[in-house]
Amino acid sequence: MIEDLLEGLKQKHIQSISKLISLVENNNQERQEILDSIFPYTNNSFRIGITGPPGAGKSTITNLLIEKFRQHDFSVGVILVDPSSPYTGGALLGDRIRMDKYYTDKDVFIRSLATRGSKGGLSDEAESVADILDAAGFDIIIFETVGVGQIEIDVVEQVDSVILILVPESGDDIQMMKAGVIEIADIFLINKSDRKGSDYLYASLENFLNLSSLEKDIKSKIIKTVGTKGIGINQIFKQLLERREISLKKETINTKHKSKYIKRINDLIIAKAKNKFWTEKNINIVKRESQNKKKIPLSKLFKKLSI
Ligand SMILES: Nc1nc2c(ncn2[C@@H]2O[C@H](COP(=O)(O)OP(=O)(O)OP(=O)(O)O)[C@@H](O)[C@H]2O)c(=O)[nH]1
Ligand SMILES: [Mg+2]
Repeated sequence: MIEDLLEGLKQKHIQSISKLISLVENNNQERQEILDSIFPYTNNSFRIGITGPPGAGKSTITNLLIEKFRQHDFSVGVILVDPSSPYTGGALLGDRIRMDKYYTDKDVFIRSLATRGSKGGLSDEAESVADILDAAGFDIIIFETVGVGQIEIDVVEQVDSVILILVPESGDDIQMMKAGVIEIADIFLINKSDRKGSDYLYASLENFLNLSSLEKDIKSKIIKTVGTKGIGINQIFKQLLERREISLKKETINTKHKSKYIKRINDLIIAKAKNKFWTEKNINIVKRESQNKKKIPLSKLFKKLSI
């Protein structure tokens, strides 16, 4: 059955893609088989993370990017990641992405991920879904995250280009710098530049980046946008295409492939070790110990366990 689905995946059949994603989300055994089978076909898509505080305009910009990429004949997969929501299927998060517009376009695939159904971490799940879309042949994969917490950072850390969206009035810029998002972002949008305060934010961001980065070309990385009017989208698009060109270079692909390969081996080792460890005997020992008010040191506990 999985073989049929994988065949369907190569033809970009929406149903096969959806089914494979569900299997990967829900079943451990099939999960590994699917991820192993698609692995040779991954690493061809360009992955973009879009992050920023709630309401900054992430969905607005995502919509504009989908349109722009489609105009240039790129196929686009969109993964919406919301660690705070227990709902999947686009009920909450997706409602600002114009999903209905793309119902008939087989080169656009949109999927929401929330905490429900995720066995591993949400970022692992996002990456697995991206790998499926990658293997299906989607040229571009966009991750839209909600907020800027650790899970969101984990998600966007795996992508090729990270767009951080800030807005003049949010005042979140300093907090975000602390949260470590600034370090991993490589394109900064000052969205809602139709509102006052955008010049101030631009200047303080430029200052901050000048101080914290050795790169000279800071200016091209900061783009003032008005999402509702599509202002700035051409500039974002240009920056993304440039980065895509670099990522398509053979050396970059090799390095990426290698580090992904090592990561997958690591993941497998961890999964195998966990499986082996959680025997009924060990579960009972840990359970008993965790109920004791005064807990023994872990080193002593480990002597009792069979590892
Ligand atoms: N004035 C102004 N409003 C904008 C701009 N861009 C987006 N908006 C509005 O801001 C609101 C939030 O936009 P979204 O794109 O949904 O923001 P988001 O970051 O995806 O929001 P969440 O997913 O809820 O975190 C919407 O009402 C948009 O129409 C802009 O450049 N200027
Ligand atoms: Mg949104």
